[in-house]
Amino acid sequence: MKVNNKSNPIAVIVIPTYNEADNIGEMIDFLNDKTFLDIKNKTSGLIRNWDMKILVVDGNSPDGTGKVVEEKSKKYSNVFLYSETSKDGIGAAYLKGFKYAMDNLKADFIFEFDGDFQHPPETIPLMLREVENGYDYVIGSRKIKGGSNPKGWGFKRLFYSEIGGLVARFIMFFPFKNFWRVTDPTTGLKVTRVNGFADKLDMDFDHLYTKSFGYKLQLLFETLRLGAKYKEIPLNFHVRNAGESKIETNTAKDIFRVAFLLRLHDEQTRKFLKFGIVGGVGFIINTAGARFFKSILITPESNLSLLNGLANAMAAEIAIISNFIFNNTWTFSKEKITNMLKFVTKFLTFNLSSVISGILFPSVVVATLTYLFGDRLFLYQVIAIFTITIPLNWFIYNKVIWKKK
Ligand SMILES: Nc1nc2c(ncn2[C@@H]2O[C@H](COP(=O)(O)OP(=O)(O)O)[C@@H](O)[C@H]2O)c(=O)[nH]1
Ligand SMILES: [Mg+2]
Repeated sequence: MKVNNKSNPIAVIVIPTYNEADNIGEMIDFLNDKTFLDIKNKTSGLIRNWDMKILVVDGNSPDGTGKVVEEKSKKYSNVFLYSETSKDGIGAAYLKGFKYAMDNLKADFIFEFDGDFQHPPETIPLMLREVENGYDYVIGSRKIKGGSNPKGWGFKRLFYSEIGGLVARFIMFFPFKNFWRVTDPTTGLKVTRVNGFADKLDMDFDHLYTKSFGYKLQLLFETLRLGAKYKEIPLNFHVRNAGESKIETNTAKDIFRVAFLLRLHDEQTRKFLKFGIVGGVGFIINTAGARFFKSILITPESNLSLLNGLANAMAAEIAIISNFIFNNTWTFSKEKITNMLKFVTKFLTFNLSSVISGILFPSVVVATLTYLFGDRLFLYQVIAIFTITIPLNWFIYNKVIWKKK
């Protein structure tokens, strides 16, 4: 994605609030009088002339948060209040805010930001710097070097943050690259490019699996699916300045549910499952086919070792042909090869790669393991299939044979 070279890009800090009267006024003052001033004066090292705005989405807080924001919006022309009629969940509040920021405030970049000083305002310019470096999606992570959780957190909250985050990562992304890349999936500090990303997301919150805290996973998942150039920077997550956490007791359950639903409906995962099924069917064809050919070719004079080899080769070729056809029409139906000439060349490539990834490499591994650890043929075959054949085939199919246009 190209960097938008418009001279004054607009960044909107979206802050959802529920009973944050003791924080939000202080936060707006701090952002305007310190953070944005540093950005404007270029003391924070940014190059572009950022037009910084604040949008507070208030869930009709009974403690008068809305009033505080309204007062501040009279003092500062860059402060806006979106009043919800009721508390509707943090996820719903963010989507309303994002939509408003894009439609009414002409946002080029949108921040997800907490109003309780848990997200240090000093991180904002650091994130914008990465945007200036060309990133579409910059995320504050508590889990990378330099990031941290609050010192005051008890065992339970830490446990949920560490283990919960890891499990969510696993459910959403394993074994694909985002599993290793996204270290803090439940973090709430992010900036997203509007053009090509936030404007491509469905901001109607009926499409969210939850209006509560799990929305973070869904926005993350969908933004990465759009191919956002992504970077994590360290986040020192502080303790709350004032007031109480609104996190609900069922949040952990909600987060796992959302992670699971995202994965269940994920196109790449469905593709991977189909690829697995086709591979499994191929394996059955290969073993059953070898028996069949042996049974019809065998005579009292047969040389058994020659016969077994021939039967296996014939069955393996049939399995390769069937794998190619099923993958072409089913697994990779969206990238289906129809052109006759291409069909032939791709099939030959497929054939060759099947021999390499399914026979040559695994045989070397099996031989090596046998040499090192003794005779355990079946175990070594399983190891070779999972560590070589499957990943290598998946890679070649996606990057070479059925490469996306
Ligand atoms: N508008 C709105 N804001 C909410 C809602 N739930 C939480 N928030 C705000 O979202 C931010 C993050 O929530 P917080 O309670 O601090 O969660 P924690 O940081 O995980 O403990 C805070 O500024 C809350 O006031 C909600 O239902 N509606
Ligand atoms: Mg908080």
